[in-house]
Amino acid sequence: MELKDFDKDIYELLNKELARQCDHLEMIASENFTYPEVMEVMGSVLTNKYAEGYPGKRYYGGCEFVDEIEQIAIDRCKELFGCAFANVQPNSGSQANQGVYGAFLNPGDKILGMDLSHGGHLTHGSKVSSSGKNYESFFYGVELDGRINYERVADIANIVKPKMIVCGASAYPREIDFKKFREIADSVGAYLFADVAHIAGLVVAGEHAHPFPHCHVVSSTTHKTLRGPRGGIIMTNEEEFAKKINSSIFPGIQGGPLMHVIAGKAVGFKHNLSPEWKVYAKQVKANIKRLGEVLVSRGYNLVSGGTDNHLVLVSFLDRDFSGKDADMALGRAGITVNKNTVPGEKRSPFITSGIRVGSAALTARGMKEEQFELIATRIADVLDDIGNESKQAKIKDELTALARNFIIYNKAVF
Ligand code: DSN
Repeated sequence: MELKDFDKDIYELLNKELARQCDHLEMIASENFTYPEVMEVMGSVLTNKYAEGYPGKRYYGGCEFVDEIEQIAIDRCKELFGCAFANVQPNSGSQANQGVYGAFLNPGDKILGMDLSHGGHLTHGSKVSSSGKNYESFFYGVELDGRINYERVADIANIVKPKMIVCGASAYPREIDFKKFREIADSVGAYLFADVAHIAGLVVAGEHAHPFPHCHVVSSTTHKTLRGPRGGIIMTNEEEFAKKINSSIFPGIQGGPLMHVIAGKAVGFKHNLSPEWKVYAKQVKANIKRLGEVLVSRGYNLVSGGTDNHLVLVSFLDRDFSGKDADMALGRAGITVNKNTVPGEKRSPFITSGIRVGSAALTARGMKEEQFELIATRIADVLDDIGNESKQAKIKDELTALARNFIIYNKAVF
């Protein structure tokens, strides 16, 4: 029986979500549109299979084909990141990070990560996450210019003496200097862990500095700039670390791996390894750069003055409206972004004084600088007149027509 006949409630909501994704301009920096063929394997028979363990060492029978699938995913992941070992089983980036901590740390050990309100991630030691509950967490941040000051990170590391330094961010528009982080880690005898979830698609295309050979361990999600299925991965070059990572993921924190998603990761990696991937990654950067330039020309401040990657942070510290106001006004104009704290933040994390805008998803739809220039102009038009809802409605009509010229999916179920 087809979904539309069996469960109209869910079917109709899926189609509403399809229309929302197609008609709005998706600019949340952590989102993307994965490939139809990735969604095809995620909806496949693989969802039925239990395969606790790793290829060749499973706790269940009937794993001969999923063994081959997981091995292909592992081999492609290693080739993509140029590393010796990969674990493709983490169900998410958060679980990948939890797995890394479990492999390298004991409860109560000190970690030093980037402050959430400065662009870090919950799993980098936030007190409300298990990373901040199970380990003693300390933080570095950005200066008022929006950039990491590596000398200051070194000073903090020297005082804290962490067992692990976490680098990588969720809202940092500048390149991360993994070499400098490694020097800091070495100076205090810490492991260096990079979470490249946001920038992975750029890293593997040579469009951002590479975390290897500087980092002891690297995690990522596969669904952000990598454009694959929703999930996590962990990479390392040391066999001893790889063994610990494998046991930390299974049986440490996960049971049966999601084989349909692991197959999706393999298919996604095949895209990431193709020559076209470099073209996509370059375009992601060119598009957001153009958008940032237009916003600056219209008088808006970008944190750090610009971007080296796939996102910009627009600061409203000098305006009488908040990140939340901007997020809602842009939503009414058909542009989806998220409110974000900015350096020197004076408002609460629920209100904020900024927005984070990313280019990965619209670039996947085929948009280029010309479209990003128009979108940036309309973003500025909305922000300049933030209380004008009828203007926002008109802009929404214009942008919906633009979005419909860049069709990404013609059905909700693959
Ligand atoms: N939620 C993701 C982001 O928006 O950056 C990180 O997990």
